[in-house]
Amino acid sequence: MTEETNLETRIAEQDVFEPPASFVEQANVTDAGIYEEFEENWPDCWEGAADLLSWDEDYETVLDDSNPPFYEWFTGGTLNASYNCVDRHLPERADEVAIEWVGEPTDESNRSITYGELHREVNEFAAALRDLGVSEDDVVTMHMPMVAAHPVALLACARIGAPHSVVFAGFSAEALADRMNAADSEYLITADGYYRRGDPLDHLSKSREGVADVDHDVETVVVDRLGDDGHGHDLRADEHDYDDLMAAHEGATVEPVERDAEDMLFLMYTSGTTGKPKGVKHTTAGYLAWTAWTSQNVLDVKPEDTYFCSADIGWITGHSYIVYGPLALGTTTTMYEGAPDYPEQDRFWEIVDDLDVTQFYTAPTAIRSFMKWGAEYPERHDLSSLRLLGTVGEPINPKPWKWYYTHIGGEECPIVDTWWQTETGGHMVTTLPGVNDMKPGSAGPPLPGVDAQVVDGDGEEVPAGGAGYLTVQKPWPGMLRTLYNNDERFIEEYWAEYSDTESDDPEDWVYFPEDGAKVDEDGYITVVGRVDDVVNVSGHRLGTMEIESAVVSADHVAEAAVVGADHDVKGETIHAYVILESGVDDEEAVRKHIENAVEDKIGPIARPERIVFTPELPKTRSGKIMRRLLEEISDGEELGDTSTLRNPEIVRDIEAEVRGE
Ligand code: 6R9
Repeated sequence: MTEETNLETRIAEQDVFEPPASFVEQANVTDAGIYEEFEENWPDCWEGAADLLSWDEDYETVLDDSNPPFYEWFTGGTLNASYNCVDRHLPERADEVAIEWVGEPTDESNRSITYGELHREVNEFAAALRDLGVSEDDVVTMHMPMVAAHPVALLACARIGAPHSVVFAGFSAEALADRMNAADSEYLITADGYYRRGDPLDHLSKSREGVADVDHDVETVVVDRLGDDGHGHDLRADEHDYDDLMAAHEGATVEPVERDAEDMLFLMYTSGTTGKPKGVKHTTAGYLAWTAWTSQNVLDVKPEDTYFCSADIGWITGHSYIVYGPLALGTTTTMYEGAPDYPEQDRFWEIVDDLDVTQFYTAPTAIRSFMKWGAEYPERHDLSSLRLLGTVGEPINPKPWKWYYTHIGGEECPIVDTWWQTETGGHMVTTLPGVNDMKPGSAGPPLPGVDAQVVDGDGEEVPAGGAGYLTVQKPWPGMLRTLYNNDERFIEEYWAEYSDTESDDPEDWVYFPEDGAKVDEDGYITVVGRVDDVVNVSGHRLGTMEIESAVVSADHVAEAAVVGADHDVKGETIHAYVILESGVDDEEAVRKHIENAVEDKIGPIARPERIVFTPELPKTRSGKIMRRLLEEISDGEELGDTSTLRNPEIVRDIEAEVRGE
């Protein structure tokens, strides 16, 4: 056996990983006593998070829980988020890099924006927004690709107390119009276009189409990203060139507006299972304290780090962990404009190597792609600057976890598998990287001070080893405060399931994130997926994620999605959609591997009745597999909406394959 196979076998058989000693030595938190300490001092334990911020007026009360579930945190305090993310770092760090911006074209130079420069740009743009008519509390919408002006725009809004509402640039004109109408937003910031896999894509046409469907007047700011590669747009009277505005306000300064702790910092629309998108409302102090505290304690961020999160700012992960958390701590945050496989599949590793990135935070879907592309790509680069790895967005199976740990982390970096949601503002369930052992596939214990529990259908906590639904039994500072203009839906969506909604006792209120979960004897929580992903085969409740994990563990499987298909006798039966590793073509052999793996890990009950090989899976633009569509294909149903997919064309191909056309 070669040394390489020895290593792979050893890692494959290992279920528990201790935090690497070299990491623990320097970690921001290493004392396991933090769990007990926070429990005993709850909710005052969150004063430490508030202390990470600079306040204009000190807060009077840590938690006001007099009107559940409308909790308020750090009440009486005032502060400004832009001041906290920029100004206060100037004395020490004016010449240090705040944002490393990496464009997709490799012949273009990157921009290293220092805190001093960021301060200047945020002030100038804040002044420009005011001149356009933006007042405190006006909602400013952004439909922006990953240009450097994006974080500048967020912070400029925060500076003048105008909540932002970011709509992911990949979303359609209709999605943009819906969200602008819902928030009554009269201002839009967008760009002419952006580069994707080498092509200069037009973006402004789509934003304009959206604006045409908004039921009130809109002033638009357009960032010129493409220059000579642009699409020949001439700006109209209601459209303002970003660079012109900046030039017209050169050297302008704007006093940061003193905001109440509970004033809205931003809105973020997120999709529910049905109906209209939900406008999740986050506030200034609680959200900023939460993202700063978790960046420090979970991502181990220190001011001298170069941290890189590969998310898009258009999602909550980008808001919390590219912009607000890292900048509140005064570190260097990296943003990359383009595709991970452009010009080649080593782009992220090239960035890590060039910038000496210390933390890398990405999603399981990306990790599965890295795995499919092969270890040769990271092997081209020196990744020894990395100290910590993170994952978020979906459950991660042990196999990609171990690949990430071995081939990216070189067994020297802890991995934090962070469970959280748009609604939670920041991390909720994850190991503390310098404290807890890691168990691949399991996110870990709830954070100190977070009372997450796995309960059964009646809301009773399940015993160790049990499965049920994830709940959060106590409020936390980063939580959403409501759904914009819709308190009723807020209660209905998140609280009604497990709360006594008539009660004014906070003990009777339980937050329900709609995820299924298991808990083990050490209190580690494994999130198995949205409860709408549960399949019931002959009365056996199975999580599609569990079965997927088994399928993916089979040799030569790169990625898989499992759905429950309607079945006359069993109620539901399992269909697996599978991507093979490149270069593998013996489908029959892999089919056997998969059947054996599922039987071994879960039992014959979970064995897929049908295995469909496909080159791609339908994915949303944020990288989540759209299992609903696969289920519709399996059930021979009319296909629902595919407009939010990154690769809508694959759906018809899979459908043709399944229906034998
Ligand atoms: C941050 C983000 C939230 C949903 C959430 C859950 C899934 C996120 C996860 C995870 C298992 C993890 N999810 N992180 N599942 N393990 N580490 O992704 O927010 O886009 O609102 O999605 O994502 O199902 O409920 P959002």
